[in-house]
Order: sequence, then C-alpha cells, then structure tokens
Amino acid sequence: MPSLSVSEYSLVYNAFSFTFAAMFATFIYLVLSRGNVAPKYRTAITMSALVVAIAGYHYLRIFESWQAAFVIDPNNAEAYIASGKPFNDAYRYIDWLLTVPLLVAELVAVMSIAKGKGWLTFRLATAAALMVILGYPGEIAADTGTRALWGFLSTLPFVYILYELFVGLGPAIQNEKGEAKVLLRNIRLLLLATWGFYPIVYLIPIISGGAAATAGVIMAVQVGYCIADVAAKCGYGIMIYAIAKAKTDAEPAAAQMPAAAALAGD
Ligand SMILES: *C/C=C(C)/C=C/C=C(C)/C=C/C1=C(C)CCCC1(C)C
Repeated sequence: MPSLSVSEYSLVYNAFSFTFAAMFATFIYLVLSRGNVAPKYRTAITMSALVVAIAGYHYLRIFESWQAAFVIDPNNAEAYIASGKPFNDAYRYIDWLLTVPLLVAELVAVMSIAKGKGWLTFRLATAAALMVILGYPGEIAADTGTRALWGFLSTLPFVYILYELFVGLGPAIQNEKGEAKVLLRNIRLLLLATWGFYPIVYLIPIISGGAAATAGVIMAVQVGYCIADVAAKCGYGIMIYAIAKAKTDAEPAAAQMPAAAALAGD
C-alpha cells in the first residue's frame, strides 16, 4: 500500500461511508414499500432488498479493512502510511458473487414470461457467477498480462448476459404494456451503463501501465466501484420496485388476489 495524503485517504473513506448509507436506506425503503405491489412481484422486491443488505454488510467490512490498513505517519501528521495490515478487496468479489446473480434474477422475476422462466434465471445467474469468479484471479494479479487474460475470460459470460438481455428478452419486453414497458427498456440501459463501468474500472491499472499500487489508481478503483455499486444496486432496485408498482397498478384488482376472486365466485 502506498502512502496517502489526508484528503486522498478521506475521499475513499467517505465514499465507503456514503455507499453504506445508500445501501442501508434503500433496504429500508424496499422493505417498507414491498406491500404496495401485487404478491406475484414481491419476490423481486425481496431479492432487491437482499442485494442491498448483502452489499451494505460487505461495505461495512471493506470500510473497516480500509481503516485498519492505514495509520497516521508518526513523522508527518499530513499523511497516512500502510499499517502493515492488508486492505481486503476480496469482500467485493464475495459480495458480487452473491448479488450479481440476484440482480439478474430479480429482473426476470418482475417480468411476465410465460414459459421457461426458471431455466432463463438459471442461465443468467450462472453466467453472472462465472463472470465474477473468472474476474477475481485477474483483480488480485500483480502483473498486467494475468489481469488482462482473466479479464478477457470474464468478459465472455458478460457478453452472454448482454446478449440474453438485449436479444433474448426483446420479445418479452415487447409484450409488456404501458409504463412497465418503458421502465423495462430503461432498466436494461441502466444495467448496461452501470455494469459496463466495472470492466472499465478493472482496466485502470492496465491503462496506467501496471501501476496497481499508486495512490491515484487505488482511489480511482475504489471510488469508481462505489459509484457503480450505488447505481447498479440501489438505483436498479428502486427501478425494479417502480416496474412492479406500474404493473400492479395496471392490473385489475381481482387478478392480484386470485384467492379473493375465487371466493367471490369470480
Ligand atoms: C453490484 C455489483 C455488480 C453489479 C457488479 C458487476 C460486475 C461486473 C459486471 C464485472 C465485470 C468484469 C468483467 C466483465 C471483466 C473484468 C472483470 C470484472 C469482474 C470486473
């Protein structure tokens, strides 16, 4: 770990703190709003809430690890130097391994797909997990060649996910109605824009000439992942809720309560 100025250290510190707050607040919002959507969409909201809960927990651990990895330089109160304890980046990948499959699953869960929903969820979730697993050896590699190789392998399942979302799911989105259709098109774009950010952040150490450990690179990678995580988990989760709410509002009340409809002899 390189030494950091007080403002460099604080920027990353505050980014972790903000990201934790965003995850926590989104969790509360989703839990409180879950009852506003029809029962068949509640699983999607539950998955969104799980994503921000899992990520919030991991941000707390990353935050702790960041604090432990640095101490004030005894010879210079204006700088932070490495404490000797490693900064644990593995939390991020464990977090992704759990949350990224859930993010694709919640999108499928909120859509009206007549057949093969389970199999589609399985394919997307497996590809998502594979993408994260293949990216990790490159993330911790010291040399750029290894980083590039695993980064390339991880891009293959990533491209498959984009193919399914933009080509495979096309007809299903076309069949949706009104506001839900617009929101579904937009959430796909949000996913593309936010998920596309991660490989770019991953490339920073390669672009900057393999200088994985300079203060600038560490700051860019950590703050970059924080911004992407807030958009891809909190922003996305709230959009999933908006889709579920739009579909709930557009459906006749009887369709939302099959049991009640049956009782009424409907
Ligand atoms: C909440 C966390 C999310 C949505 C994380 C998404 C992560 C990715 C889309 C990562 C993709 C990567 C590649 C496509 C290649 C390089 C390695 C990764 C893992 C950064």
